[in-house]
Amino acid sequence: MRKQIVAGNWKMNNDSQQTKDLLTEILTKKPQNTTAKIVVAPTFVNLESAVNKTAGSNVIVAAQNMHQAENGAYTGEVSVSMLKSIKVNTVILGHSERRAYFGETNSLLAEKVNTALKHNLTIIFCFGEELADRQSGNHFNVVESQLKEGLFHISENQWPNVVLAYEPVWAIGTGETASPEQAQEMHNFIRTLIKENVSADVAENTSILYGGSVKPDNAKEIFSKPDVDGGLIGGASLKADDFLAIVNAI
Ligand code: G2H
Repeated sequence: MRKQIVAGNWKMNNDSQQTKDLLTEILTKKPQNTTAKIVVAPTFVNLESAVNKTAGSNVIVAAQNMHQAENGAYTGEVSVSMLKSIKVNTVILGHSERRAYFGETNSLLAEKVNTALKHNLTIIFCFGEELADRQSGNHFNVVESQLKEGLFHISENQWPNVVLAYEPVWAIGTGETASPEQAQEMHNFIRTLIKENVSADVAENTSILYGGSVKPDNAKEIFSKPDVDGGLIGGASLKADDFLAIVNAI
């Protein structure tokens, strides 16, 4: 049985106090009756306090990014060993905002993937097509390239540390959500790609999350699709009640 996961990507939101307050609320209200893994991704400066705050709970803290180099003269960057030293063992890689605003290419992401997996981090690998790709019917090709160029080079025994997050760019922060059928169609395509390029076993066991304007009122229907194993949540993860409602929708 593959894991069901709901991950909150807080992006560049929440200062130190807001991070603690939101976590306090999440931990106090607690999701009901869920077996889903719960992940939150605060910004770098608040990771350590989030790790301390969530110690002993079932909430996992993830970073939103990391540098591909082990260390060195890369002003302003954060390395994998820095994350590990504060007990952050999960990292989001390849979010569309990193790709669009910070020039992260498939080949750069392949390097980040290698560094993260070498150090045994779990990666949440994001990818997804833009609106023009969807409108021209090129969305399957785009997703296939993102996966083949950024991820499929890893060895089969590294896949247990990989979670996929399909996030169509046209649905991110726009209020526009892929329909449950569109999500299922793409998730099924991705699982088939993994089967053809890696193995049937890995395809069956890899969690594929959907991201893009998931809200309490659409989560249940999206999560009910057989190849959707949870969500990567942006805007709606910034309010504890909304986030927990989405967790409870699994
Ligand atoms: C996609 C998602 C979280 P939102 O970026 O990764 O954000 O739910 O606000 O569309």
